[in-house]
Amino acid sequence: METRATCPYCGVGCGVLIEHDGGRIHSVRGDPEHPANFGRLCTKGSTLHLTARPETRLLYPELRSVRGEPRRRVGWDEAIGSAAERFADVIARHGPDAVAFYISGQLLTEDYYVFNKAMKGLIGSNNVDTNSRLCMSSAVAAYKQTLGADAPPCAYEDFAHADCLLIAGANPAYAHPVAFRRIEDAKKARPGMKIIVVDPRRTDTASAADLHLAVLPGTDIWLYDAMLHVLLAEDLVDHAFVAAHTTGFDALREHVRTVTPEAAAQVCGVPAADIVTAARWWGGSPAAMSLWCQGLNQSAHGTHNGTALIALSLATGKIGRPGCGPFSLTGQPNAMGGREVGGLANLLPAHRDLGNPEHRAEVARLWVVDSVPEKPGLTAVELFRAAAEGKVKAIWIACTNPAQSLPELEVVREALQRCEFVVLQEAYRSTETAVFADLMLPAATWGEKEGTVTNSERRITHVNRALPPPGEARPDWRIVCDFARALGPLIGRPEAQCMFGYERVEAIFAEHAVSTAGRDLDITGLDYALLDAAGPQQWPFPAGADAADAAGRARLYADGRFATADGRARFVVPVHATTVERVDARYPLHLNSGRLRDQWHGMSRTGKVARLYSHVDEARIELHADDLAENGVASGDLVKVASRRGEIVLRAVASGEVRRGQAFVAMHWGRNVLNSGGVNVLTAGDFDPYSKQPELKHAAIRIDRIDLPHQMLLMRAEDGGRAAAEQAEALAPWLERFAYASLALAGRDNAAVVMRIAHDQPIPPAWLEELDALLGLDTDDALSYVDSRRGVSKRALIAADRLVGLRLAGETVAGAWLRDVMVEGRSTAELRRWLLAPLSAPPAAAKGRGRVICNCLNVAENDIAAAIAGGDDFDALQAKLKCGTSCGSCVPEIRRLVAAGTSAA
Ligand SMILES: Nc1nc2c(c(=O)[nH]1)N[C@H]1C(S)=C(S)[C@@H](COP(=O)(O)OP(=O)(O)OC[C@H]3O[C@@H](n4cnc5c(=O)[nH]c(N)nc54)[C@H](O)[C@@H]3O)O[C@H]1N2
Ligand SMILES: Nc1nc2c(c(=O)[nH]1)N[C@H]1C(S)=C(S)[C@@H](COP(=O)(O)OP(=O)(O)OC[C@H]3O[C@@H](n4cnc5c(=O)[nH]c(N)nc54)[C@H](O)[C@@H]3O)O[C@H]1N2
Ligand code: SF4
Ligand SMILES: [Mo]
Repeated sequence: METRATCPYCGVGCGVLIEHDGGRIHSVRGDPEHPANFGRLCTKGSTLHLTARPETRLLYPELRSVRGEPRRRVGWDEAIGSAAERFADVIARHGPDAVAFYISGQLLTEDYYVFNKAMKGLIGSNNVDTNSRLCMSSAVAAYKQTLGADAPPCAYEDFAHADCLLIAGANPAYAHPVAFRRIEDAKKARPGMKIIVVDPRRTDTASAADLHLAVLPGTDIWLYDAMLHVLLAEDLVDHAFVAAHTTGFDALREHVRTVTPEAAAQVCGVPAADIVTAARWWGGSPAAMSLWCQGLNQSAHGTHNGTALIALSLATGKIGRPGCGPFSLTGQPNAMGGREVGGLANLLPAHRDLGNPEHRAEVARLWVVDSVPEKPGLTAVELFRAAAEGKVKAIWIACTNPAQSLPELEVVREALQRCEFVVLQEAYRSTETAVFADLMLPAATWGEKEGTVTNSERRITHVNRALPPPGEARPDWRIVCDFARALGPLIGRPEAQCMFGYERVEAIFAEHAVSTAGRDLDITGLDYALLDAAGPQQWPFPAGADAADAAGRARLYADGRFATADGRARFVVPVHATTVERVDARYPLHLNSGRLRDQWHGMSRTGKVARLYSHVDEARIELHADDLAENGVASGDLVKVASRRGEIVLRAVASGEVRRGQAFVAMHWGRNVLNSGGVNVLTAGDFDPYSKQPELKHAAIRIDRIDLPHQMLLMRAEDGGRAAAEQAEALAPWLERFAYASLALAGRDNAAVVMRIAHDQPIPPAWLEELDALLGLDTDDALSYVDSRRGVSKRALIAADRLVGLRLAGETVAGAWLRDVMVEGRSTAELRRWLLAPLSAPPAAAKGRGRVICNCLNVAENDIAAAIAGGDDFDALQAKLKCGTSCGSCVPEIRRLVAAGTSAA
């Protein structure tokens, strides 16, 4: 059987077909009919079926009444009943603003709608905020300040019409891969199209560009202002459009008068000539379009980063036409849906504003309540700070992992410890936030729930359920409604029975649709039946709209009328700020953070799929080789990384992508895979004044070499009894015992868990025994070699001529070879000889394959290097090895390897 759904990862919103038998999901494929992807999926989407395993899921509600005690399994009635009592108690003692919901852009629109209604319509506070605050809120603020509404005006099909594409602070080759495939297609079809990438790093996206502006972090506003300066100087501004459809241009023109390319070049650290080229390409192209994401949004002036970029579209009249417009790429699959239902502390349903009394009255009428509260709620960073100060006393977290993803993690920890009552509504049982939860509620997840999502291009898809959820897990909307109905009578609001009496999820969608009547996102013409029959639709879609006439909705503002009171778009004069936190002598390096190609956020799902580690298999800090050398660090060494807020230990690697003075750490690695909280131990909570989005991309750090001479490597293959992900879960509590430790999975069909350890003192024998027992290495069958003089011990378990378990202490240089032996099921003859000899390095004949570059077809670095050395160009290499011929996510990297190999030759 096949069920239509969407991929639950990024905002591209690819359609997927889930192949299942009603009891188990067997595979997924891209939905050939879905207009976001036309059948394509990236590495993450195409491995979704591998995440649909029950082993590490949260299956039953769990509750504890006393802090510090373990939670016990309870039934749903007790779980919901006690949640309602605890919330009612806090509300009675401290008022409604002492409770809060912290939710997620990964919820479905219907889930989001009821969370928002429960807080603003029932509890009477606006304390509902989401991880979208860390993600899209600067883009929202920038759109509203300039175009008047939070509406990305473009569509993916615009890539095919653009003559110039300006990609700013985004790495779609990793973060929006299927959209990037469409950009590659566009470039192939029209090679004259110019791609400009603005990113401090030379990412895969940047290496595919015609022009890469490697700006210094936080200096974007100067760049876009200088581009506008050039557009004015070279008469590339569309004065007729500006006069007819905008206001505020004179002030901005005055502001950019002194921002010459030379002046900006000084600040941005890029050649003035490149700024001029970028402006000429933009201004001289019939159709030009910008794309942006977190490199601009996650900044203390993220809103003005956005408005400065949007000004380029407005000043040249390149908006509302094919191939034009400012297009903010949505990060999460349904951040758009969350914005539509107003699920943030300062918004109301259907793009209404909390600050507007008429909007509040409309929403109160819609919900049949006396009023909705007027005071804005606390936004993400503010919310956790307030909880750390004891002002928020009960918090309900759903579908997000704040103990890993928020900045200033120390404050977050304090907050979650100080709160009287923490609820976590999760699909998986051991996220970093789970340790703080007093009540855990098992949520249904991908493949198990029904509702709608809206992708980056305003396209709504009906997501279907393939299977019932495992254990006692329930869909999010239902959990919220049950809670609201239980809470109502306890806070004097018996009408909650009716307000949250939805019997089917579509009833929520229908209420949401009604709320949009007459608004910019009017979807009164949509229901599930129409979405099923006519396929996913872009908004607006008012009652009476024709599904066949999709072209009319592909882009907004075609008539030059904007969503402001006077119908004119506004130019905003930006502040010329750089990052809040500056580097200095003590913290001389600028820390940047972001995404890897094959991992998703806190790794609760992608981290369970062994092959998704093959691209990057350990947490690391990437630095320029000269910065490593200056600090006396060799690539591969462990370093202590410190900021003004905390320190962590990471492996340092030299990277050709990072400029001098900068460093990059992926956001994914947290306490489940590392002996520290990862990058957000280091980041600061400073945020943008308009969007309140924190500056996750910028912090000042230092690195110091750290000597941890006692090394250990543990590996265990998945066996019938325990999946590799479960083995990792069992080992995770051990991480914090060591000065450095990390966990990863490896392999494909034969998955294994890999734990790397480095310690400042000899590892106590009792720990070794415990770990051996945990991994089943404590049997008489295990081969063992001990050289106590050199402090080396090796222990291996071989079953049916396959290496299935290994502990290597004292010397770990053979690790990569041994991992390949284990996960590729290679013969163990050589291994036995090595194991029982004093050798520590792998035998000369044993060569590792290196990193797997192409995940779909399992092609590794060394295979590719050999082909390049043999003289193959990209096409010959692809023909021979087939790498990059399936999902295509690795194509940019292979091209880069070929280019590097050719220039080296
Ligand atoms: N594989 C994968 N894909 C994802 C996700 C994931 O976890 N994994 N998450 C999804 C989500 S929620 C989001 S929000 C998106 C994020 O998508 P992106 O924003 O594209 O990804 P990031 O890696 O966070 O950051 C993009 C780039 O911003 C650059 N940058 C840093 N500082 C600056 C600066 O000052 N100026 C400029 N111009 N650039 C700067 C970084 O070097 C980085 O390459 O990805 C989505 N897609
Ligand atoms: N340093 C740094 N930090 C960052 C960023 C960065 O670039 N740098 N990026 C920020 C951005 S843009 C974002 S969006 C955030 C993301 O950060 P988080 O929101 O913390 O990321 P996830 O790990 O995706 O959390 C989603 C959780 O929901 C669970 N889940 C999955 N499906 C369901 C479901 O159907 N129901 C429920 N209830 N739970 C479910 C998953 O298991 C997972 O634990 O991180 C932010 N943090
Ligand atoms: S691009 Fe990849 S992660 Fe994003 S929706 Fe499509 S398949 Fe999922
Ligand atoms: Mo995000």
